Amino acid sequence: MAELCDGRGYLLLEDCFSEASVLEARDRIYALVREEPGRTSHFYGDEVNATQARVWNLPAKGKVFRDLCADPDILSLMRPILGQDLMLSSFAANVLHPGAQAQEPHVDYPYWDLHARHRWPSTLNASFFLAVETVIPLDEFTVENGATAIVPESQSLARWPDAAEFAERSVRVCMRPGSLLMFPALLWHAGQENRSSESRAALLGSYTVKSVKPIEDWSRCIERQVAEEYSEEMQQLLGLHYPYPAVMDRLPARSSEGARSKQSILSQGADLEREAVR
Ligand SMILES: O=C(O)CCC(=O)C(=O)O
Repeated sequence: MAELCDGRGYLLLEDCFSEASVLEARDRIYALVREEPGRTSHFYGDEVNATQARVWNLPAKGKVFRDLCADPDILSLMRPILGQDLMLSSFAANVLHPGAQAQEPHVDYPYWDLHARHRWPSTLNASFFLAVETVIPLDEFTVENGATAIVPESQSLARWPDAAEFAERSVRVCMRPGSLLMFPALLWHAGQENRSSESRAALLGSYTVKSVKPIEDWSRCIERQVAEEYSEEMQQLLGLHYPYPAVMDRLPARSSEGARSKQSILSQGADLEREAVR
């Protein structure tokens, strides 16, 4: 945790995931890229970008993805930073085809409009982090094919990247498929140009503290009945039992939140509201 928050701001663990799960995830992502053309991406300007592809909502698109994003080792590294009740904000794939251009240097959601500094509290700082990111390469990341560029220690700046500083201080993260790169969302970074003749795919995870609105609206991405069949861990990551925002008028008329409550609303979840309406 110290390395991620106060040190160089990233962790690179090689050979974190089994070859079988990485191969399965890779096959599935390349099939989904063919099935789902033209998905929204970010930090490329407004251009329609045929050389770059996103696949969103991965927890709904295969058990292999649910297993990867709910990996116990990832979660145990995240929890001291984001708290026990952390949630998944997004789990998506980024595929750079040959010719894909570099992204604009950025920080990630929820800070990804930090370029408009006035939209954020003037006292915003890096004393704690609202989100932590993961990158799992499904292909080897090389300088040629667009390995992510990051600026070590920039997570402590809590500001939008300066392009000249980024060019001067950034390093490339070259890594084998199945590695894990992790960094706070405030670390300056950007996917780079793919100058090779092969595509480069990666799974991008974003995890947040429980009360931040996630990027992907899981309640609309995944049918509740389907999500209820997922593991307990996955249900928590999707915020299935997180009750807020709630229609407070519909909750039972009693003191149900607070340390002295027999069972806090958080532990009973959003189900309370539904029960009260019945
Ligand atoms: O794919 C990459 O190398 C990084 C992508 C990224 O930073 C993003 O899309 O926010």
